[in-house]
Amino acid sequence: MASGASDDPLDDHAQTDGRPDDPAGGPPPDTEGAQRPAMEPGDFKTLEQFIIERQKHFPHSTGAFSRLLRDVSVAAKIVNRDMRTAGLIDIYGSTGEVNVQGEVQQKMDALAHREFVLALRRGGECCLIGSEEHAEAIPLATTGEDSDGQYIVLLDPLDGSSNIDVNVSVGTIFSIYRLPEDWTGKPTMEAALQPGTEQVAAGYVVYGSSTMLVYTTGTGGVNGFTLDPSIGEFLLSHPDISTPVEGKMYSINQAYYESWEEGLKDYVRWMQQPDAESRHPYKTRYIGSFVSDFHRNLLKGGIYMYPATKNSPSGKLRLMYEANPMAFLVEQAGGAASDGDGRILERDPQKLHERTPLFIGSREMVETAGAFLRGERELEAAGTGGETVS
Ligand code: AHM
Ligand code: MG
Repeated sequence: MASGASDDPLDDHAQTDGRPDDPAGGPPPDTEGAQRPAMEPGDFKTLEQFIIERQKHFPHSTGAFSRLLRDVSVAAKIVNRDMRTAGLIDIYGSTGEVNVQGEVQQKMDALAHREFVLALRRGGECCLIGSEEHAEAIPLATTGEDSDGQYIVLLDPLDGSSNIDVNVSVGTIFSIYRLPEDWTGKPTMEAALQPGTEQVAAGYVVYGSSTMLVYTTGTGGVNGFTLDPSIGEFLLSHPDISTPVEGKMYSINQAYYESWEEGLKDYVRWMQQPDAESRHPYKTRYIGSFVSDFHRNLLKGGIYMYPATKNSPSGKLRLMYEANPMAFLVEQAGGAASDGDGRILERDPQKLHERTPLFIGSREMVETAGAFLRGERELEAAGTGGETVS
C-alpha cells in the first residue's frame, strides 16, 4: 500500500491520499483552486455581519446599500426554498408564456422574478428593476408614491431555467447601479443604460448541491457565502476569491461549431490538441447553465464562451444582467471578460435586453481566445511554440 493510504474501508480519502497522481500517467488531478479550509462549528461570519463590517469602512454611509444587499439575499433564500421543493409542488414546467426573449417561460422563472420584485419593493432602496422576465423596466413605488430608493437593480432571476426539471444547478445574476446624481423625475430605463464599469455591485446566486451567494462591490474583493439551511443564513465560506490566471477547462456549446468564425474554431481545436508536457488537451465542461459553468470556472480556472452564431448573430447572453455583472465580478477576482473585440465592461449599452458575444474567465485564456479571434495567432501544434499545423 502506498504510504499515507488508509486500510479503513470507510475512509473515503484512502484512494486519493495514498495513490500516485494518476495511474494512467496523465496530468495531475484537477484540484487547483478547489481546496478550502473546512469551517469549524461556530467559526463563521454571516452575510449580514460581513456587510455591516464593510459598511463601517464608509463613515458617511447611510446603510441603504447594505439594506439593498440584504433584500437581494432574502429573495434568494425564498427562491432557494421554493426550488428545494420543486418536485413536490406544482412549479416544474412552463407557464405556457413566451418571455420578451422569445423563450418559453418556466414557472420557476416567473416565480423567481416575482420574489425579487417583491423583496426589492418591500426593502425600499431600489427605484428601478430591469429583469429578463419583463419587457420594460419596472419603476418601484413603496407606499403608493415613487420610491426614493437610489439604486437600480438589473437581474436574470433564474438563469439556466430549462435545467430545473432535470435537477441541474441554476442561478440568479444581479447587477446594481446608482441612479445618476443628476437624474430628475421618475427613473426610466435610460437611467440604467450605464456601462458595466459604473456598477456599484454585482453577483450571483447558484442553487446547486449547496446554495451560494457570491458578490463584489468593486473593492474588497469577491466573497462567497454558503447558505446554511438549518439556520437560514448565508455564511462566509469563500473569502476573497481569486480565479486562476490560466485554467484547464473550456465551456462552449460545440454543437454550433459550423457557424463559428474561423479564429474561434482554431482556438478550440488548439485546446483539443494533445501534448503530454502541457495542459493540452483542455477539458470541456458545459452545463448549459451560465451561472453554474461560470461558478466552476471561477473557482477552478477556465473560460466560458458564448460567441455569435448563425441563430444568435449577436450572441445569446444579455449584456446588462448576464455579461456585465459577471464581467465586473470576474475582473475583481483577477480574470477577464471580452466580447471578442474589447472589454465587456466598456460596452455602451443601448437597451435593456441587448445581447453580446461573451468570452469570460481566466485572464490568460481570455487573452489567448482574443488573439485567435483577431487572427494574431494561428493554429499551432500544442507545445511546439509556434509551428503551424496544416
Ligand atoms: P436563459 O437566461 O434564458 O436561461 O439563457 C441563458 C442560458 C445560459 O444559462 C446557458 O449557458 C445558455 O443559455 C445555453 O444556451 P445553449 O443551449 O444555446 O447552449
Ligand atoms: Mg440567463
